[in-house]
Amino acid sequence: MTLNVGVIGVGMIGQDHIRRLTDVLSGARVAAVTDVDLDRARTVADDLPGATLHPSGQDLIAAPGVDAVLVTSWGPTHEEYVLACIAAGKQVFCEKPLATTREACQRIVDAEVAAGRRLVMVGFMRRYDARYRAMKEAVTSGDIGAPLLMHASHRNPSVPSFFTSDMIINDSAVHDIDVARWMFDDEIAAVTVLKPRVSSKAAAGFDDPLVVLLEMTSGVLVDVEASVNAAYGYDIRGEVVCEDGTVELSESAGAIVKRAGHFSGRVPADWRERFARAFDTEFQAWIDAVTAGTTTGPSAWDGYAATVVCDAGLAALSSGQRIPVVLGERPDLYKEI
Ligand code: NAD
Ligand code: ISE
Repeated sequence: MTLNVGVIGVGMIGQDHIRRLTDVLSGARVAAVTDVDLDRARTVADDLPGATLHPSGQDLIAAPGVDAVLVTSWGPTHEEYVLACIAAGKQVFCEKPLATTREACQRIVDAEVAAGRRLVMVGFMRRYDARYRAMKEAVTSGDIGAPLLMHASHRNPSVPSFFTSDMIINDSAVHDIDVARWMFDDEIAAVTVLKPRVSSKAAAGFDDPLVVLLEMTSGVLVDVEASVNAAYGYDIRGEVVCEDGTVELSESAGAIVKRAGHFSGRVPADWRERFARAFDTEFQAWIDAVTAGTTTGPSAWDGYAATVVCDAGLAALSSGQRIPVVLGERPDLYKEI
């Protein structure tokens, strides 16, 4: 059986996921597309045999030829489409963020709980990265003892001019927030944000880099150095320090060359290069689960929790204070992180 996927939002990542669904993965095809920029959607549809063009996301979701939906439009538009998918009983893969406010995420969680089954998967693709998975395996095996703290770096080479300091937290570090919850099977209890010396490459009034300190409820501390003007490449690092040893993300998936007393390897250009395989694995898992009549992966609760922690991070950034995170009761539908 082939899963007919409708895509809402055909910008940068939407087109990358369309390529993935069309040329790389098995069991799905892109059956429908739409975008608020209809000309862009038409151009994309023209390259997809048999794909229909829709005037709006709502029209696409209602289309009988669409079995499941991929939402890759701008963050503030996600809520409307995810809620419409839940109302239509269609499985939906929503790129991060699930929604941009706590209230919007709560409405999605409430709608899914009322539907009585999971219909939403959120695109936190790091959970599917082989290097992060190996790290989690080492932590959960117990072989290196109980975890105490985690160091993480999330360095972007550059960002578009519309990027702000807030986005270092809710657009970039949101991935590290999800990793922390998933790595330690735990919730985040409080957030503090520190501002190191500002990079001379940062635009005026822009705090970059930031250090985001996450306190897990277990007491584990996670420090995330996040920046968006690193220039030299896209550099994602991590180390978990445990009682009997440590585990680090391996530095490179490619070859390390040693020559003339030096060694070198490639630094990825961007998140597309660094996480290409993780995106493939994530989507194949979604296709397989949806085809089997269920869903998988990061849930609406995970999307809700990440947004609530980001909100605390923004409050910590503007106030300079330690901000507690109050999530509320996790519904039974979402038993595991
Ligand atoms: P983009 O600006 O390149 O593309 C977004 C597209 O959505 C545009 O074509 C825009 O016209 C369209 N759009 C906007 N409002 C719409 C609406 N109401 N209905 C239909 N289409 C609409 O942005 P992008 O970089 O592709 O990011 C899209 C989403 O993917 C964002 O939520 C972003 O955070 C997420 N993202 C995730 C990752 C990741 O690593 N998982 C990486 C990049 C982007
Ligand atoms: C982008 O939107 C992503 O989600 C990338 O994974 C992240 O590394 C980058 O900082 C974001 O801007």
